[in-house]
Amino acid sequence: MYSYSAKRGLGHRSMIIAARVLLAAALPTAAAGEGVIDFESVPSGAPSLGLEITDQYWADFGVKFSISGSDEDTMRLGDYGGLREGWSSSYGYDSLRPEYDFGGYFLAHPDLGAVLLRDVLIEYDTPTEELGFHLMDIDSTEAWTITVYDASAGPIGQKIYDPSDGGDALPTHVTFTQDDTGGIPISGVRIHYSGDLPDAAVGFGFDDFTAYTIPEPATFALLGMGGLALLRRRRQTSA
Ligand SMILES: [Ca+2]
Ligand SMILES: [Ca+2]
Repeated sequence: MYSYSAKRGLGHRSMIIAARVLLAAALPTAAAGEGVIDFESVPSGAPSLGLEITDQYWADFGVKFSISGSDEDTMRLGDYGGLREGWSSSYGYDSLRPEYDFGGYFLAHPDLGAVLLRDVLIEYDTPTEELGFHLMDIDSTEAWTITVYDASAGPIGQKIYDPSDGGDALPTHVTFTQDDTGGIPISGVRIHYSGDLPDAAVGFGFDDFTAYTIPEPATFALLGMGGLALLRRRRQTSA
């Protein structure tokens, strides 16, 4: 095995190279593993108003959407500017301010006008280190509590979004990074309505969901010095 201490000069260069390798391993993986679900296309089908959304994105993106406490009800697609599937604003049903373009479709709750707005759940096949999505039209006295979970379904981070984060006909960008979870990968998300406005008057609109696949487990090991040997072994193996 290569020894740094045996050849100090070369060892120093190697350390710099190793640092660059580690940096490269730590940084671009997020971009490489990035996937955006904008609901403008649906695997194995075309988007349409009212289309039930369940696990269509599981194979390609490793995520699925469901409603808490129900195996039968599913999320569905709403269309911007159409009938009210999500919210109403001063710009019309399911309409954002004209300067915002999120395409034709968004993810809507199945229980528009229901007495009790149930939680929306997002599950990951492979845990993610970051995520982001937009909630639409958080106005009046609405509020949403977003909780993220680890692989054991334990909560590892929570944020509350209210009209101070959005407003009428505005998108609110919800994000979680490793800073919010203490570095623990995210395996699940719960979107819970926690506002004062009665559930029946609340609109739910969700779009542009971005997930970042975490680096493969070996990359985490690389962050420790012992991992360098692992990298070298992996390279030799794969070469
Ligand atoms: Ca969209
Ligand atoms: Ca609203």
